[in-house]
Amino acid sequence: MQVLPNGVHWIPGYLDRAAQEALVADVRQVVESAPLYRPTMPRTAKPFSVRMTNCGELGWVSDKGGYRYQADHPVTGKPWPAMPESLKAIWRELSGYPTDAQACLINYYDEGAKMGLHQDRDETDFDAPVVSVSLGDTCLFRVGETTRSGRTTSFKLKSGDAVILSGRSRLAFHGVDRIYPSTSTLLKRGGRINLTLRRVG
Ligand code: MD3
Ligand code: FE
Repeated sequence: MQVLPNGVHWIPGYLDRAAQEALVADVRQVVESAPLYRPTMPRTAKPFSVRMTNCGELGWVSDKGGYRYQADHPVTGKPWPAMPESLKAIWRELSGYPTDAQACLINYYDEGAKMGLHQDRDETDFDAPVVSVSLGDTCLFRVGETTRSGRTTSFKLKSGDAVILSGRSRLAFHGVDRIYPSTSTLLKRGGRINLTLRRVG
């Protein structure tokens, strides 16, 4: 485990290849009942380049009305699928938090997708960490301070890496600047999946 200057805990190679493959199988099962969809930005209705879905009791969504957590898929109207045991186990091992994760946001990046610098503050419980696992192609990830103008550090997140955001890093600005195509053989059609496990509050 490495601790970056802004308090981000990074575990390169947290999941071995077999565990990554098992997790992809679990994600595919989730996506069968809760398909990836393209959210839109509040106000502007501009589409995200990242496609998303969720599992667990609550899921993060964005549309013209704003950002929020809700219990059902915005396209199918169905409740989000249950959190797979594999994800619950990762939360238990890495979060250091006494209760289970409530939400897992599943982000899918194709080779052109990116995510602008932002803070995660749609949860009410900032005491709980955010735990992230990356699968598939490598990305260039950037994390800064708790103000948008703060200094940022960039590093490459690879398939199987875990990141834990707790304490002062929990409200750090962060984003994904680019995907490096064909850097992993994990996903047959390429691209990158990021899973973020959270307590909502
Ligand atoms: C740093 N996802 O879903 S994961 C997000 O790779 C999000 O898909 C990115 O940002 C992705 O909101 C980054 C790592 C991560 C997650 C939450 C953080 C880094 C964070 C919260 C605070 C600081
Ligand atoms: Fe985020």
